Amino acid sequence: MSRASGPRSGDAIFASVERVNAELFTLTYGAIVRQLLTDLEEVEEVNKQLDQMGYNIGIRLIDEFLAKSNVGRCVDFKETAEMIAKVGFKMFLGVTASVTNWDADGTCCSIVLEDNPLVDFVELPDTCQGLYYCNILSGVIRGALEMVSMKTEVTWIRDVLRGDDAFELQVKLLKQVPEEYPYKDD
Ligand code: MYR
Repeated sequence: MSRASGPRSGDAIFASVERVNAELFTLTYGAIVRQLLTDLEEVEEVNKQLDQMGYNIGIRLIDEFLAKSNVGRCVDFKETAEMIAKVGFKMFLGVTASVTNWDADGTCCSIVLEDNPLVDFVELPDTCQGLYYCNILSGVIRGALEMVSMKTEVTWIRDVLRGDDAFELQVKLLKQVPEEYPYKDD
């Protein structure tokens, strides 16, 4: 069989499979949001549902994150935020983010995404004003952190689909629940 462009190396094939997977993921997420908009009608309800879906994913995804990344425990919330931005986003979304806007006591920061594959090909119609299209991400972070004993509140500060220059998620640590040692000392 002849190919117009000639044989491709294993790397090139791997890269194009990865690109197709990423596009499929982006389009699938878009189809989910569209279906929710049809079913739930109110954008506020869609925001809630996406956050809840993300939370349900986050509480499971943390195991995969810890197993695959092989990272140790973070010493503080600052290290945890960097871990999410540099390792977590890279692992699950293929991009890295930066951590900024720390408050004085180190319990609130922003995770800023310049590049967000979830919104490739996306343009929101006027009827979707108020939609936080990527709300699944806030839920994922909240769910994952809850499984490592951190109760957080995650809110969107900037959103490119709403005309901002980047995606910015504020992550606020509300409570750090001390982990109980699972065995009794005799
Ligand atoms: C620890 O101290 O136990 C480590 C905690 C690391 C938490 C990292 C959570 C990763 C969440 C990934 C979010 C990806 C969003 C696409």
